[in-house]
Amino acid sequence: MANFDVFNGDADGILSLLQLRLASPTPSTLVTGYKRDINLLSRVDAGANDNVVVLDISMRSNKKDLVRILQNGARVLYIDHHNSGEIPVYDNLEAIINTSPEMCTAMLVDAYLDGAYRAWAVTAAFGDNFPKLAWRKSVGYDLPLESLQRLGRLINYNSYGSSLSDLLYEPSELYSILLNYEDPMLFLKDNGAIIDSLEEQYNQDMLLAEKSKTLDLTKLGKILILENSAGSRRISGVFGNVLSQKYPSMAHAILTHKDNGYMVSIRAPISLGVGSDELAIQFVSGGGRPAAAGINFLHNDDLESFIRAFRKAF
Ligand SMILES: [Mn+2]
Repeated sequence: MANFDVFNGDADGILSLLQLRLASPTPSTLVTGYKRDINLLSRVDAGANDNVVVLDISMRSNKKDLVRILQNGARVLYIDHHNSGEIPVYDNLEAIINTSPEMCTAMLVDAYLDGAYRAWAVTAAFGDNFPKLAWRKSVGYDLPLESLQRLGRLINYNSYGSSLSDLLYEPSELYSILLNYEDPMLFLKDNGAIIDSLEEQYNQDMLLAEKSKTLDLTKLGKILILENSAGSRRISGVFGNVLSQKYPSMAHAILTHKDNGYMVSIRAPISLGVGSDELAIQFVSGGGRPAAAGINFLHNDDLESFIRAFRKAF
């Protein structure tokens, strides 16, 4: 019998698995990557008697491999909040999918575990850009919210890039360190250097973000462009989160230059909460959830049609 833990490399993915494995420690093969590396089930060869846990990656993007694994007889627990498309029906699949705009995977895991590791779930909600959800779930828990918000933001930031080499810490490595801590504050106490190094790089990358150029601006939306650099690739998504919190009635798209095209981060206006995934999936490598989505590669030739689609979506 083999166990596979398949999870997004961002704060929501890491802290979802962390809660599950603190509750039931199980040796497993970790399958994860940088944030946009989401076709993770293609790397899983599981069959009868195997268990697969899948967290915070789109079922829509992994459908073919999910069906293959289910048909091979593995038991799959799938918890996620991204646009899933139709959910296949198999006796060996337990799917907890909730795409409501104010929900993250770690909070679904929190409910699954009856709130056993609430501080970690709250940290993840902050990291996934759901501060209101984080505050709401903190009521009555006496949590150090400022520290958890910073921790969530930086674990999340660590996952962004176009390859693992853009990242300061490999998500699986970060997860393995975190797994020693039921209490985020104890993690912070022992690993201040990790978080400080992330914060230093975050601050440097944010300076790049502030030099972004505006490509398109309406009353309801703004499209920005970042130069082609590792720092831009790391900061684009988090920069989108910062802008969406700062201008809650505006939609944002952050384009980062790549060869012959762009990587795109989309954030719906917080006041609206929806539209990002519907816009992203109009493009081949797009995917996401209502509040936040992305396109891994937008070809130069598709830039005009993206701008039109963005204006129409918001
Ligand atoms: Mn998430």
